[in-house]
Amino acid sequence: MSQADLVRYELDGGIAILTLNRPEKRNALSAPLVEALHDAITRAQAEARAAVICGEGEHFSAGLDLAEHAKRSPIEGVHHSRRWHEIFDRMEGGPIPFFAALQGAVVGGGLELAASVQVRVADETAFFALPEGTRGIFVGGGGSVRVARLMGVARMTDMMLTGRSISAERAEAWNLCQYVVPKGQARAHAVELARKAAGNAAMSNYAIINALPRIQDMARGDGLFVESFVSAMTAAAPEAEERLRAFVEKRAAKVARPDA
Ligand code: 1HE
Repeated sequence: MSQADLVRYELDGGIAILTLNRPEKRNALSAPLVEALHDAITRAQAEARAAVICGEGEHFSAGLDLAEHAKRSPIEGVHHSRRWHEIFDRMEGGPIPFFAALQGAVVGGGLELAASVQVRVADETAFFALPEGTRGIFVGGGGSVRVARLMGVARMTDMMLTGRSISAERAEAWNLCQYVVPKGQARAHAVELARKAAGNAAMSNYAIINALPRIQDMARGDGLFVESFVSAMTAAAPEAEERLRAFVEKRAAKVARPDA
């Protein structure tokens, strides 16, 4: 299998769908697969308005390729981890929103990858774990920052020390995913959500993806100050003017009530 085949790429009506395609190894994230993911992310960011990452087979991803990692020296391990950071950072802070569709194992580096996208949709077969402690290693794909922020340090410490797996339902309660859907429906639901996001003004999406996380890193007063500027800049885009006028002239949809 060539490197490009390790991540299947489709473009469907402006939505890029990136499928981790190594099901025989449970989509373990080998170096060639991560490079293929990088290329697919770059392509999606150039031509799509939103993207979905999913995994072929019964599992989203079994995380780091342990067979490959066993052969790395410490300095090779540092470079390897920094390369994951670079690629995941580029996706997290890029021009378009990414959605993840999760089923089966969302484990170790698979959870770190999922934590780098904006919205996670799990089906009820999904289970989440951080077995790094049992493997004698540590998170290296950004988990100590991203996963800890999503669910909190105490829960992450517990998962890493005990190697426990948690269900999709608990993962939603713990903020590791935002949606839980019936078995087999994660991808379709993630695509549907991506389509909604793709319909937003590009400038709004850019601000949501890039300003919101940065503001969380700022002191309160700095965050509020920056918010005012991002807000004014976003509203100054011609697309915003037209959208505001459309609502006033009753051409735009009203906000819907929540589903029952
Ligand atoms: C792998 C990997 C892998 C499977 N690296 N080859 N991740 C883990 O500790 C998870 C390890 N994997 C598992 O616990 C299980 O494979 C699963 C629960 C995910 C799936 O179980 P199952 O029964 O469906 O599959 P399997 O029979 O265990 O695996 C099928 C094949 O995939 C088998 O290879 P084969 O040649 O014997 O067929 C497995 O060896 C292979 N495989 N997972 C390499 N991870 C940047 S730091 C991040 C740190 C981490 O990610 S730590 C977490 C590592």
